[in-house]
Amino acid sequence: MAQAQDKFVLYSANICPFAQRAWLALLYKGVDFEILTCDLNDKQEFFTKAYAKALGHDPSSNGKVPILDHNGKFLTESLAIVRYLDLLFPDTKPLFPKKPIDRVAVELITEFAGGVVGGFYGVLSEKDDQKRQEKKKQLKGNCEISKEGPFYLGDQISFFEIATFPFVDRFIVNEFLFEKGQGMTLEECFEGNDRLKHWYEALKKQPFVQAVHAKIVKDSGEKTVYDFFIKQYKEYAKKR
Ligand SMILES: N[C@@H](CCC(=O)N[C@@H](CS)C(=O)NCC(=O)O)C(=O)O
Repeated sequence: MAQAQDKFVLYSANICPFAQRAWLALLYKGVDFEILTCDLNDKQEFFTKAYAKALGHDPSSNGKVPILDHNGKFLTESLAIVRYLDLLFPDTKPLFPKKPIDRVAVELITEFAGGVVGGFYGVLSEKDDQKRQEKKKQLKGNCEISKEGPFYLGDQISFFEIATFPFVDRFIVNEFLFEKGQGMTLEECFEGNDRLKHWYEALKKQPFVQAVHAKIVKDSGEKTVYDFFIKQYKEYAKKR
C-alpha cells in the first residue's frame, strides 16, 4: 500500500489516450503526482531512459507513454498502471467491485470495449472507401454498453470508464480527418446508442476529466481540447 511520502511521476503526452488512462486514474484517486510531458516525435533522453527500465516495456520500442515512476520504480502499459494504482489505494474510490463476479464483469466490458478502440483507429487509418464503410459499421456495433447508468456500475466510476473514456473522447476527430462524408460525425458515432452518449456526457462533467481537459487546453494554447486533438491527429494522418 502507498505511504504519504510516496512520490509519483507520470510520463505522459497530451495527445495519447493510453497516457490519459493513467492520468485520469491518478486524478480520480486524488494521488499527488508530477507530470512530465514527453515528445513522441523527438523523444527526450529522460523519456527513453525511463522507458528502457520500466517493467513491462516493449524491447523493440525506444519509448512509449504512459510510464509511471513510483519512488524510482518504473512501470509502463496503461492498464497495468491503472490496476497498480487501484492496488496501492484500495480504499480510495476503488475501481472494481468487491464481489468477484462483478469484478469480472467490469474486466469483460473493458475488454469488449477494446474493440471500439481498435475499430476507431481502424476507421482513421483506412484509405480504401469501401473497407472504411465496413469498419464504420463494425465500430457502431461495438458501442453497446449496459442499460443502467450513467456509468457501467450505475453511479460508481470503474476501471471500465477510466480505460475507455479517452478513446471515446477522441471520436470527434474522425469527422475532421477525411473528405466530407467519409469520416463519421460525432452524432453518427452515437446514433442509435443514447446510452453511450449519456455515459460520455456524464463523464465529461466529472471534475477529474475536466482537469485533464483544462491542462491540455492550457499547454496547447488551443480554444478547446477538441481543437487540439483534431490538429494533432491531422498531422498523424498525414504521416501515414
Ligand atoms: N499498450 C500501450 C500503448 C501505449 C502507446 O502506444 N503509446 C503511444 C502514444 S498514444 C506511444 O507512446 N507511442 C510512441 C512510439 O510508439 O514511438 C499502453 O496501453 O500503454
